[in-house]
Amino acid sequence: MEKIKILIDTDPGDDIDDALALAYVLKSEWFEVVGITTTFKDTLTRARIVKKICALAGANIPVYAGCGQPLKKMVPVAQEINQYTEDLDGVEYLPDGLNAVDFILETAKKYGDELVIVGIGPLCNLSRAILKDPKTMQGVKGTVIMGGCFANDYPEWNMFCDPDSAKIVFEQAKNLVAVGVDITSRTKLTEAQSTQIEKDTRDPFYAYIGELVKIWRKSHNNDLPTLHDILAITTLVLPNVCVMQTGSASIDTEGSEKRKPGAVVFGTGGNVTYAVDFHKEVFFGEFMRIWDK
Ligand SMILES: [Ca+2]
Repeated sequence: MEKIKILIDTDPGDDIDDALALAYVLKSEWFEVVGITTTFKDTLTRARIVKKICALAGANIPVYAGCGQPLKKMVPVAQEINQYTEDLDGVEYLPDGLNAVDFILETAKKYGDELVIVGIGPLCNLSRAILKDPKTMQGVKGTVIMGGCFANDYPEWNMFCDPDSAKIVFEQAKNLVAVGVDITSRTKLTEAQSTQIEKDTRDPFYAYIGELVKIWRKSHNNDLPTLHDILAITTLVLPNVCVMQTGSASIDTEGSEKRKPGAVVFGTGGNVTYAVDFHKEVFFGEFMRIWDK
């Protein structure tokens, strides 16, 4: 099978699922990762984490730091990078550039309808790429995001952090598939699964991923990782992992008495294919395969 070309826009360093998502795509045989961009707040440290993961995987993938700011206004979110380690300051982990938006557009032009854009953070870069050159962004094969909540008005994190960008992506991204937190919140690892990842030191790559999980758990009251971003990505290779519906939906940018900014509003935007359920065994079988090898 021909590999799926993907560009990943990600926000590692806060929640742990981005690092696990990168580990999954780099070790899975399904994907050719043609670029990685970082989004929201400290995008440079995020890019250094990505560079280290790629270096340890032996993967020569261009990594660009992107926009730290939402499209219009910063929302008051306190979350800081918890997966920083001092070695990240080394020159070997400098990103290839700082202009993620231009890199996304160059990559979209280069690969056209062979490329899938994967957004697993706030959509600060993807919205700006669409605004700068909508025609190029319409030329890609499709767009998959982890984001939104389709079961109720909950303002999911990636949408809440930059609702104006989310609205643009919902209304203008090519062939948008969204897997929302109402489904992804059901993908928490078991203690045994997390321990397996934490204790895997077969090489420096797996050891680093395990270290990141341990650092994250320590800073989160020993919580277990939830694989939000990975569920969105597996929809590209496992057509039946999620039960999907298609409808017209966008994102509320202003909020109201009834709901906060970042909530999904139906009947107001472009066509979105979104998850309404998922097959737990199929999903975990696919994800843990990387660590069971
Ligand atoms: Ca993320």
